Amino acid sequence: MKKTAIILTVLFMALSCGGRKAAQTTAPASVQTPEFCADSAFSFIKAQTDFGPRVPNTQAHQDCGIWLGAMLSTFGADHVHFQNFDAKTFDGNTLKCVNIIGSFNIDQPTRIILCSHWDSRPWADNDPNPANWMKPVDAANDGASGVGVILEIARQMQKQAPEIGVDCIFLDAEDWGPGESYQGNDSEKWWGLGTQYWSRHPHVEGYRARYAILLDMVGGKGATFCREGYSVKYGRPVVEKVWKAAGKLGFGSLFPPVNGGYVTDDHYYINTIARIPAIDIIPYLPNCEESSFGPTWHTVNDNIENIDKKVLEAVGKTLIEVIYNEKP
Ligand code: AHN
Ligand code: ZN
Repeated sequence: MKKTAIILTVLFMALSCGGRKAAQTTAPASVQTPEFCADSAFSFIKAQTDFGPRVPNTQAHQDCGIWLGAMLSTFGADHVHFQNFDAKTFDGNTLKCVNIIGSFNIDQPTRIILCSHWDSRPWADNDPNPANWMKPVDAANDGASGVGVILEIARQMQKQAPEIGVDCIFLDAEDWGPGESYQGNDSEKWWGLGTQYWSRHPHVEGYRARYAILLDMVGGKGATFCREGYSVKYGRPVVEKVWKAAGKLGFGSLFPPVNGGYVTDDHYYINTIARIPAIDIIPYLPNCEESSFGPTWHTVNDNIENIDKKVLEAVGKTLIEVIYNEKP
């Protein structure tokens, strides 16, 4: 995307969401929190899908990566780090990858991580129609949604900084994992390749954070976010904090206080390799026939049409509540 387009996107946000502050109807001890504009988050998702599927080793992937770094700079990151690396895949490819890290309040030693993968799956191999199995996924939900929510939080942080430091990390090569036909017994290690790299080679030597929150598929219609297994195992206090904040804001039906399944997602490697407590906000729909992640998961229908702004809003406002109540 060209610089003019970036500026237009930002201008549009400023106009469509005004400068309103959230109504202060909460307990008096609560801090003043900035707004979260779901229209803005949505436009950041659309900007990503407009590049086309962000499959590693494609032009769309390369262009979108540059755009994401530029957006973090535009929203006032103190530093933007492009962490380039090569990733080997289960099917013998070498991917030119980049994790993109925007650091806010860089001088603040107490830090948290907001992260999401930004790559698109190369194959819609869960599509009901086999003719689509070799097609790439637009990945509006499975990729772009978490990034869009984080970019909107970054935009708000520029207007009003939180007390703690925040690292926004866009992780590459999450979704090149093996499909159902894979014969090996090591399938887990082929997912989250960008996270595995970052966890072994953090962007700053000796890097620590209080915790990490991973967003994965946070814009799907009908989503409910149950407490994911590894999140509870490694980051129970963080899970409790986030679900409590959601309940307080009236989003208890999207964040029910019930356990979901265990998902080998990016947060798994942040917990087990980097040893930073990491939780995953990821849908769990036990009654969804196509997938417990939702009906569009790894299908060609994971596109902008199926993004629900109400879901983005619930996740974004919950995160704002958590971040602005975090003390150094
Ligand atoms: C597994 O299915 C093993 N992990 C899912 C992680 C994932 C894929 N998140 C988004 N796409
Ligand atoms: Zn996926």
